[in-house]
Amino acid sequence: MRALAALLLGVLFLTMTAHAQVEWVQLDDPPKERAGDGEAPVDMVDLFYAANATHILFREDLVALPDVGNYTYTVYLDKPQGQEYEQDFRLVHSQSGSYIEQWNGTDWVYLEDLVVTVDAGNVSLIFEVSVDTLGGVGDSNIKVWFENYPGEDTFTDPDDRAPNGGGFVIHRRAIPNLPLIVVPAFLAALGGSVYLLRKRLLPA
Ligand SMILES: [Ca+2]
Ligand SMILES: [Ca+2]
Ligand SMILES: [Ca+2]
Repeated sequence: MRALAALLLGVLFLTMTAHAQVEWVQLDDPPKERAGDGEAPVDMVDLFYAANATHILFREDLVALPDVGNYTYTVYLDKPQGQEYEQDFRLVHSQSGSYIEQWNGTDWVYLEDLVVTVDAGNVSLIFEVSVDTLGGVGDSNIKVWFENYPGEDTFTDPDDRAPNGGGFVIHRRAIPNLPLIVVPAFLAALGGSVYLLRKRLLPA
């Protein structure tokens, strides 16, 4: 009975770990990105990210609801930070779709479609990308910046950029690493169950 309880507790812990609540972390704290440096539907005023074991979310709060019919929204990622390329990935939301591309040194190469959602309450646009698509958590920080352009996939002369220069840095330890969290918990639960079973079957 106690073995079963230990196993159930272990499974419960794993379930809670896998479905941990996503919490927004402010990228510019305090906010320095100002209103008025772009047209309202692309004018960013606050930036956030959230990460769980499998996905990273990027959120931009705008002055007015996003208008994908007239603008292109992008998030650039320098991951690994520095090293070969200044930009490694680009998340795009435009009239042509929502997708992620990777820089190969010469061109942007399409990787896969993305889920991008509008949060009307916060007047924000949220990009979701899987950690696997970015090549795993790795051992490097991620530098991130946002650029919003007029038109469809123009990628030149951004209407607004956040931050206005450089990028925000997400420390690698801020991205949960699934194996490091779950494996010890699972082994601990399994070990506890085996110990209790042995105790019951092989009395000293
Ligand atoms: Ca702005
Ligand atoms: Ca890089
Ligand atoms: Ca700006």
